[in-house]
Amino acid sequence: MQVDEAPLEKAFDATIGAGDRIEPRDWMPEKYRQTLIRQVAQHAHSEIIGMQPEGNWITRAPSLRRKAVLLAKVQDEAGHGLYLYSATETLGVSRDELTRRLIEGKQKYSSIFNYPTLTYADVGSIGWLVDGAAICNQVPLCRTSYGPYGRAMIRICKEESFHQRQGYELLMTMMRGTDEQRAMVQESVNRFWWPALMMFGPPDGDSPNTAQSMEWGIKRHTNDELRQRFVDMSVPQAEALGVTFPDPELQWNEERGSYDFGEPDWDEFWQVVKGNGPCNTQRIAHRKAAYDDGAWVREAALAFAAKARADEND
Ligand code: BYC
Repeated sequence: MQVDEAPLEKAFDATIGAGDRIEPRDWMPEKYRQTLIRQVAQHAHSEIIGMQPEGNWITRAPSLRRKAVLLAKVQDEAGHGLYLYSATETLGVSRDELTRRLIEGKQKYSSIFNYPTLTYADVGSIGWLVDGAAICNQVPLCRTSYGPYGRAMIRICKEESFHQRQGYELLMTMMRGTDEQRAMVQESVNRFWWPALMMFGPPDGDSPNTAQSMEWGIKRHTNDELRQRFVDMSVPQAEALGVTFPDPELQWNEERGSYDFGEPDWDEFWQVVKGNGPCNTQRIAHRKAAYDDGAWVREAALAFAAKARADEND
């Protein structure tokens, strides 16, 4: 039977227009559903792949306290991934299918996690800059138009702000240490600054999805607006920490009431997005190995559930 979608579309537009939320039971245009699957799955994959660069340092944390903090943080990322996979499942696609799409390179994850973590200061830089950028991007997503995504973001943002502060505190402690430790922090910040700016996505003029996603209330700000907000927020924090950013064009613009800054290397960004960054191959190979190694657990859980059902029916 052919359903007349015109009244459904009208109701959808009215909900979006009123700033209300779309819920899984509601009719939605197929393109809205597909856009959300793309963005929320990419976000979930980022949380899961994002466990790898920091996980790299758990066995080499410099003290028991730092190890406990880092373990808790990496576990939080796993939790974020799971909330987000659950939100994506409400759009009609299973976590298993999404994981396959990631491993087969059909879905993306954030470019930032394709850079290596070379020193312990990188754990601090990730917390301060990467989680800081994530907060800037994600706080407005708490008001996104799709209910399950927005609700997941509220909880995630609370945890991200703890992550950001732990990174800043780690770097602050190192800055109070030896000259060698201070140099280690500066070197790490030099490597993470530009990739952190790239997390916000391409410039607005090269962002094919922004206009439609803003119209649907999925995104609330453009990539460039959020990037600017992040720069303005980070410069005073860098001054308090005693580090500089590797950008000679960075300076306060009195007229705009914001910092001017240089252009990230967009060729590098697109190379990383296309799979040619320093760690892309390693990250996906590691994820695939974990998925393959876990097959017996999934199979055992399914067999147990089937047996429990059969016993119930006896
Ligand atoms: N990396 O039209 P555009 C975390 C792709 S996890 C890779 O502007 P859109 C954390 C984009 O997908 C943080 N790809 O896209 C975890 C599109 O390609 P497709 C993750 C990128 O969606 C553990 C194409 O480029 N956060 O914080 O309107 C430890 C054109 O872009 C990137 C989220 O996922 C990138 N950086 O805007 C620590 C936030 N940028 O899909 C921390 C949710 C763009 O058309 N996502 N692309 O083939 C968003 O807010 C938006 O999806 C983006 C991109 C702003 C990222």
